[in-house]
Amino acid sequence: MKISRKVKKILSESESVVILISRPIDLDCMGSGLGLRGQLIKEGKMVDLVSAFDLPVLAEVLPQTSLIEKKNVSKLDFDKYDLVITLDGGNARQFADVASDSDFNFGGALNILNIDHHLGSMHFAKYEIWDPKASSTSEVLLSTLIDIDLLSKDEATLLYAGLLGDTGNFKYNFSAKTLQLASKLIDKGADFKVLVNQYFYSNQKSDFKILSRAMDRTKFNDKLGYSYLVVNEKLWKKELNVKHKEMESGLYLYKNIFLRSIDGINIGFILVKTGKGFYVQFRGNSYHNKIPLFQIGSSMGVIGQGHANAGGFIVEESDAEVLLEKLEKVLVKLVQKYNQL
Ligand SMILES: [Mn+2]
Repeated sequence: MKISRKVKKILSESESVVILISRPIDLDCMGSGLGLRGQLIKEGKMVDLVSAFDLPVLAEVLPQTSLIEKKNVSKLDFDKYDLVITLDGGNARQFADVASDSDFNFGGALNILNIDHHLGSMHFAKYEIWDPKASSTSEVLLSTLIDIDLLSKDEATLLYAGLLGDTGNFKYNFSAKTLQLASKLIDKGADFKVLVNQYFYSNQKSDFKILSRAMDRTKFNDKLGYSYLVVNEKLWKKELNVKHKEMESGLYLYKNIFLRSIDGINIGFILVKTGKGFYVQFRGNSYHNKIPLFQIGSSMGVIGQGHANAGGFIVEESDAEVLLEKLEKVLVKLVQKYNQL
């Protein structure tokens, strides 16, 4: 992938850089963030790597994640930096703990470079390296700014984690290019064995409790080919005696393994109750589903986030039944438009 002369220029002129990673903080955010940090430091730049959000359980097995500083990004002193680099998100508000894009303008910083692969990008930044065909932001970086030959073993592991995370260990959303890059990372010592074991064969007992309830309560709409699960996190935590991180972990498994693997059901939703409304997360079966699911959010008046087959958005509707009705209306239209079923 080629990057523009404009982007090359701003990168070479910038001495101090802050890298922001987007929510939800996943393997791709952490891997690409730490990989890019390493590259820019090798080029002699001063780099801060900042997250507005807590790191997930997923962070525990990755090297170097203690280098990601958690900060209140809305109050960050952006004047200190020549360049702000945002990774793995297409909307400004994914980088700060704010409700809408208009609540956050990077402290008025002008030089913002967004590096991303999400289809639903809002193209909010002055500079951009955007490749919606790439599996992950890690892949975008490996094809552009990062010199693979210079990677340490830990950095290779981190970037491999980015590829693994966004492709479900090379099950979907990857290309020949992704595999070529993965191969080079293994040559550089990427420890894929520890990653595969940690992410696919290290479930907790709490995961079983959460999965069991989630599956039991999953509802199906066979006509439109979707499933949904309403989660009241507060209640579940209390009744199942689990913590927030355990909820995250159990629902992560449900989403990524089961939600896209039910015959005849092409789309799955989880509606997680938040303060004012719901965090709606979706997964599509990448073989059967033809609807670019990030459009669901935009059709409901919120900015759609994510990909064709994975993503989420926050809606300020506090009644699950009302929200489900709205969701169904949108789906009826999309199912027709994309001639699905
Ligand atoms: Mn990604």
